[in-house]
Amino acid sequence: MRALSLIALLCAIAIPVAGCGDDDDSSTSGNDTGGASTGASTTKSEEDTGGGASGGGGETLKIAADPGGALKFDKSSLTAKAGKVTIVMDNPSDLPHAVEIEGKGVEVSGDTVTKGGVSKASADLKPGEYEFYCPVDGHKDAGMEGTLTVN
Ligand SMILES: [Cu+2]
Repeated sequence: MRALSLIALLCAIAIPVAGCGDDDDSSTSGNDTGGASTGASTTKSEEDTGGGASGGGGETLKIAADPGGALKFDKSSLTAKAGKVTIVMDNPSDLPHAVEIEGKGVEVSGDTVTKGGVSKASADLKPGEYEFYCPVDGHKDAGMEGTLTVN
């Protein structure tokens, strides 16, 4: 008897809660910088589905550090259209790495991340040649760098 009425009570609570499940207010967190994290897979309908290529007029370039721990990226040259460019680097290696974009007065670096982390650097770029590299000590000199061409 007790248990039964408890269940009834829980249902009575659960139904109205589930019924009003529109969290309009709580979705105002940090969506802005997330242009790169397309894999989010949650219900963000209007923004993402619109743009055919990549969200919000920016371009996202994906690279990865060498999984075996070599001091290099998996790409040595990248191309992007002028505008907002974001480089997203996966770090599957045991070493700390980051990604930095430099050139034409621009210098932005992402966080240094350890295994499993993602480092992102984004900047508004004009056409020209830039370089991207890992700013961790010695890594760039060892070959962890590449060319970013903006058209
Ligand atoms: Cu590095």
